[in-house]
Amino acid sequence: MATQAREQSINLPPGQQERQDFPRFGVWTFADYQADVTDNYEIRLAGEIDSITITQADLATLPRIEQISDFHCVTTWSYRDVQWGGYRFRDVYEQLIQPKLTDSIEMVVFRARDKYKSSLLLEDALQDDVLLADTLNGKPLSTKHGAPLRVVAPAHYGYKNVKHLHKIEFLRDAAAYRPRSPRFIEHPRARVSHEERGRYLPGWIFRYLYRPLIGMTVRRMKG
Ligand SMILES: Nc1nc2c(c(=O)[nH]1)N[C@H]1C(S)=C(S)[C@@H](COP(=O)(O)O)O[C@H]1N2
Ligand SMILES: [Mo]
Repeated sequence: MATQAREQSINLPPGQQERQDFPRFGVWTFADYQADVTDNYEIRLAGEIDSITITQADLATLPRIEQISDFHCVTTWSYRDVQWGGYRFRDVYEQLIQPKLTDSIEMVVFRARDKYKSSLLLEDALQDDVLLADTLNGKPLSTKHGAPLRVVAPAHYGYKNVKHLHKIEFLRDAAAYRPRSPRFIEHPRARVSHEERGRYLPGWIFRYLYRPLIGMTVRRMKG
């Protein structure tokens, strides 16, 4: 699998530029969030489901996955060859979620401890390379990159890769989802290969809107 990911990444997706470092990045209001990494964690569940939590012990019953993938932020920076370890979301879904669902599902909402949230269509979330990751380059995930557990969805812009995962919601109706940011900057799929940076406007326009924000955001996130 690692080899496959490498071959796909020889060319960067449209509008992306490679960075040599992997900064902490994201929404400024959450820059100072500190994860308590010593905590045992539970992931809360909500929506069309008859169960309230997934524990670390539940996750530990699933096969562990190691994956190398590129990371693409919507603001146009990319960082290549990130080695993630954790659980495949599809395994989590099939083993721990599906038996408890009370209706058919269209969308999965990921909520973070810092109040951030994002969503994936169920069909996107069930792809091979979507993980709930708890290691980065062989070490436990740091606060910087989303401890204790984060979403990794390499085919989708960084904003779908929710850090500090706290709660997962299963929605019957994708249209019922209300994004946390203005609608035009959150695309329901946000596929990097299709340059789905936002809604309504063509993707390339966002390149010019976002590029000036990269340096400022990296500095802000360093705290
Ligand atoms: N909880 C949380 N998750 C988040 C964000 C955030 O602000 N809070 N920002 C998103 C954005 S825009 C990006 S690009 C990636 C950055 O991941 P990194 O900090 O590991 O580089 O996290 C995503 N997930
Ligand atoms: Mo991002």
